[in-house]
Amino acid sequence: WGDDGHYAVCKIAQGYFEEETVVAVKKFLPAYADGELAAVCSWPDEIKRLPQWKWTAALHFADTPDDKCNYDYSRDCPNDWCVTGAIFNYTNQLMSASKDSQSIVHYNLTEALMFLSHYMGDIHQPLHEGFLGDLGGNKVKVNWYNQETNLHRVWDDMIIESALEKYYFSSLSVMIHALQDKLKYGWSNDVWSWGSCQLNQTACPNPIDLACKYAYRNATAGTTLGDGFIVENVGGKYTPPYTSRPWSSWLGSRWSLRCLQDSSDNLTEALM
Ligand code: DCM
Ligand code: DCM
Ligand code: DCM
Ligand code: ZN
Ligand code: ZN
Repeated sequence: WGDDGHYAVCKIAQGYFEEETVVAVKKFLPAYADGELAAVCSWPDEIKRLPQWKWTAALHFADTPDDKCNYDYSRDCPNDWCVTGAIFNYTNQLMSASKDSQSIVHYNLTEALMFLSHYMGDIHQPLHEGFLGDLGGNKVKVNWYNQETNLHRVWDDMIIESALEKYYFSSLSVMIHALQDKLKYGWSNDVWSWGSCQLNQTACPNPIDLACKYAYRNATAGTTLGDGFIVENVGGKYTPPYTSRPWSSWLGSRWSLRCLQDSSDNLTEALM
């Protein structure tokens, strides 16, 4: 993901932290984050091209051989050097901190936290388990509406950017709130399973086949993608079930009356 995707993933994840986790995360966050995990979640992208951090570049993805749609740890994560390997590594470092005070000396747990929260975002970008041959879609030239780009950037940035404009008043916080509502009302039965591993596993990053099923579908080189691609992959705008006051109770207010009289008004904007 680009900056917005990583910011949203971490902002939403933070809301699911248990009390103990909040305390531990605050302890390891750098001061400039001001207690917000989301503020540091793009850091691994900012540093990955610097000479001293080049070794981290391949930890952002786990591509599969061309036309293999299934992920296989021993094949796709040689020497544990890929996004799933990195998630195991940094989870272990952070878990050991709770058991053994020496690990605070051995590891840089601030870096571990910033890497783990970034890679947990990247592993959920379908093309971070794309094909090796096209570099996870980077070599697939497509048009996004009338703009030339590549399929990887469509998934990292463009879908989110266009969805923000189309559905969420260009506000990341509005989109984040819609996703939080979707988790609460639309996906409530699945959320628990997404947050748990099998007994005695500390982490269970197991990519599923979203690249072939969604990310590459209808997107060969030269295609123009846009509205249809957003609806197919994101499902369009999410509107939570009706929970607010009935309109009739707003009618007593002078402001809402004035808005309702002018039928050209966007009442959602007026309300906000
Ligand atoms: N990127 C960035 N900030 C930088 C350097 C790079 O946002 N200082 C961009 C380049 C990648 C994008 O981040 O295309 C997403 O990278 P990834 O998907 O590995 O997180
Ligand atoms: N990427 C990928 N698979 C590859 C190479 C790169 O998923 N084999 C990702 C990492 C970045 C984006 O593509 O998110 C752009 O790569 P880079 O920042 O290295 O240019
Ligand atoms: N935000 C951020 N980094 C980004 C995008 C947004 O830190 N790349 C933050 C700034 C606000 C919040 O997201 O705290 C919501 O901003 P807005 O209401 O302008 O979308
Ligand atoms: Zn990417
Ligand atoms: Zn990344």
